Amino acid sequence: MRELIADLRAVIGSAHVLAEPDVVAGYATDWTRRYSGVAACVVRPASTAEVADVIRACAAHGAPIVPQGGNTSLLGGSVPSDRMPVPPVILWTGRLTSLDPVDTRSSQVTVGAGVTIAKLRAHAAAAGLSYGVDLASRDTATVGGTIATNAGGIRAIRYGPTRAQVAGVTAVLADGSVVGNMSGLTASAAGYDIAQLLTGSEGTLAVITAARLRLRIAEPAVAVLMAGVAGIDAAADLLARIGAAVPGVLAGEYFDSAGMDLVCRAAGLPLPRGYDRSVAEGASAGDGAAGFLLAELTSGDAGPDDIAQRLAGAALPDQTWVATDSRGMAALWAYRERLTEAIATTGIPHKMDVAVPAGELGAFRSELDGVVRAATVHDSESLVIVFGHIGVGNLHVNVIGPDPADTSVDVAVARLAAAHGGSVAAEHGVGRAKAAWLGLTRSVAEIAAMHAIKAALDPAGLLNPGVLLPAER
Ligand code: 2HG
Ligand code: ZN
Repeated sequence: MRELIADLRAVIGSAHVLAEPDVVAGYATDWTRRYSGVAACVVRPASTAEVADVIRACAAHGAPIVPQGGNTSLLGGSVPSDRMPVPPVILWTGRLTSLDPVDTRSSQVTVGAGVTIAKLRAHAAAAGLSYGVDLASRDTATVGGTIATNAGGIRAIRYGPTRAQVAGVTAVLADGSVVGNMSGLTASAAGYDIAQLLTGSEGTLAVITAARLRLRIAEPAVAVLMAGVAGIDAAADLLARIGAAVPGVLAGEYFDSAGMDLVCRAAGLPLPRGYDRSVAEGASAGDGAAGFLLAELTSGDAGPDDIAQRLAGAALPDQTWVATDSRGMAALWAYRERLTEAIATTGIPHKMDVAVPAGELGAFRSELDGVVRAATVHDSESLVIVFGHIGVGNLHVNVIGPDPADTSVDVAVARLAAAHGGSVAAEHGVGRAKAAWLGLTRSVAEIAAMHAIKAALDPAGLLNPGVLLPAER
C-alpha cells in the first residue's frame, strides 16, 4: 500500500493524495451514514490526464478504484465496502471543475465532472438557458455523479432524466485510455453510443471526467401549488388534471402527510396556514395515507393571472395553497425539499428509491405499510415516509427504525415494486445496496450482457467493484 501511495503522489502530487485515516474515513462514509468502508487513500486529480495517470497507477498495483462525486447517491455507490479484499483508492472528482462558455448555437455546454448541479444551472441561466436536471442536493451533487446514476430529480417530468441531457462524455477506461466524443453532434450514427452506455453505469465501466450537456430554453416557474390529497392516486389524478389545464408542469411531487409532520417537526417549518389534517384523512380512499401534491408551473405565453384562471378548471381540493412570488414558492418547496434532511436528523434511514407504473401507484402504496410491518416485525415501531417524483412514478420510500445493517425491509420494498411491474432502482442508481436485487427488475439475459460488457471494458474488475452488478454465479 505504501508503494501505491508513493506512486500516486508521484503522478498527481502529494497535496492531492490523502492518506490520513480520519480524512479518508470521511470520504469513505456516504451521506446517509448507513454505508461506509475502508480505503487506502483518497486521490483528487484535476484533469483527465491526471485521472488516466491515477487509474494506470492503481491498475499496476491491482488496487480497485471507487469514483466519487458529491457522495449523495444514498445507496453506497460512491463509497467502498468494508469487505473488499484490497482496500480501494477513492477517486474524488471535485477538482474537475471546468465550465466552458455556453454554446448558444447548439444550446450545449461542456463541463467538468466535478461541477455541481447548482453551478451548472447558474452558468446556463447566465446564458438565458436552463439545465434540465435539478434536485434537492444541487449544491453537492455533481455532473459526473448524476450521469453515473442517471439522476432524475424534480424536472424529469418536463425534460427527462440525466440521460436525456447527455450529448457526450469524456471518460477514462480501466486501462487508462481516454474515450469519448464531445462534438455534441446529434446527427451521428457512427457506432455504439459510449456516452449513453456510461450514463447509469455508476463508475463500473469508466471514470467520467467531463460531459457535453444539452441545455433547454429557460421556462420560468410562475406558480407553485400544494394541495392536500386523499392519497397517492388522488395526487396522480390531480396532477393529470393540472397538466391538462396549464401550459406547462415543471415539477410534480408527492409526499405523505407523515412527511409533512416530520419536516415541520425536524426542520422547524410552520404547518401550512389553515392546514386541517382531518380533511384529507377523512377523504382518504384507503390507499395507505393522505398526502400532498406539489406542482410547479410555467406559463408559456400566458401570464400568471391566466394561470390562476386555468387552474380553476382543474377541480383543486379545498386544501390548496398557491404561491406566485419567489418567497412563497420557496416556502412551499421547503416542505418537499427538506424532507431528506429532516429524515436524516431522525435516524439512519433505509432508503428505497423505486419506480412504479402510474396505474399501480395506489396499489403499491396501500400494500406498502403491511409489507414494511411484516419485514420489521422484530423491530420497535418503524416510521415510513413516502415521497418523490410522482409525475414519473419515482417514489422514495424511507423507513426509519430497523437496524441499518438489516436489509429485510429494503428487499421487501424492492420485491413489492417489482411485483407491481416497477423498477428497484429509479434515480439513485443500484449502488452497493441493491446489486443483489438487480434480478428483480432485469432479466437473466440482460444481466449476463451487462457482465459481458463489464468484463470487456474492465477485465480485472478494478472499477467500483461490488456496485451495480450482482456477483457472478
Ligand atoms: C429527493 O428526491 C432525493 O429529494 C432524495 O432523491 C430522496 O432522501 C431520499 O430518499
Ligand atoms: Zn428524488
